[in-house]
Amino acid sequence: MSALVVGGAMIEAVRGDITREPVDAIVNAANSTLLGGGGVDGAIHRAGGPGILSECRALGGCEAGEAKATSGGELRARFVIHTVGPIYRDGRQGEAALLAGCHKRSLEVALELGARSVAFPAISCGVYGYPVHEAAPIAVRAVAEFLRAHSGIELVRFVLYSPEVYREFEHALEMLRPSPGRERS
Ligand code: AR6
Repeated sequence: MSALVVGGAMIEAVRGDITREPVDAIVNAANSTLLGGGGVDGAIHRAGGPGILSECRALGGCEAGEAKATSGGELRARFVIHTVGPIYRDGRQGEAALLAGCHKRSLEVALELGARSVAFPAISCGVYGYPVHEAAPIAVRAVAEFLRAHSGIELVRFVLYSPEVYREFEHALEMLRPSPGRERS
């Protein structure tokens, strides 16, 4: 586990299965239909039961960079915040801004719901093909920026399935840590 305090809140990176997280809200890496899919999306719908899909049907889809919430169904989390990451092409099609936007919008929705602890997977780093060494610093920085600007969220936990992805997020968190001689970007 790797952790950093930012703006009075904690950002953590852990290895694990996000469907088991006992946080207030987990974020789903969905697609624009919000009607389910593979990867972490499939795992969340399987673990949370059919009620989540029924709620998603009423949401009318979601654009990349946006986020919409449902209940957590049978999950331990009270809410699922469904966001849609960018499909990675060559990194010059606005992917970074969309990925940062997913994190920011998800946290805005979390605040509206009164959620104080939020777990994120590595959005876009699976089927959507975002190279994780590029995505991890974008994700971590977007969260840190949000936490510096807003109060109300106490914990943001990145829950990473594979050791390689975990290592990239751990490194990205390490790069955010203020240290003598290192400029904060
Ligand atoms: N807990 C945490 N992380 C997980 C879990 C889990 N249970 N299962 C997979 N991951 P992906 P994307 C990791 O493909 O790239 C879906 O079909 C996985 O190892 O789930 O945003 C949607 O419907 C990877 O590191 O999401 C969309 O069509 C990360 O979660 C599309 O995939 C994200 O991989 C979205 O693609």
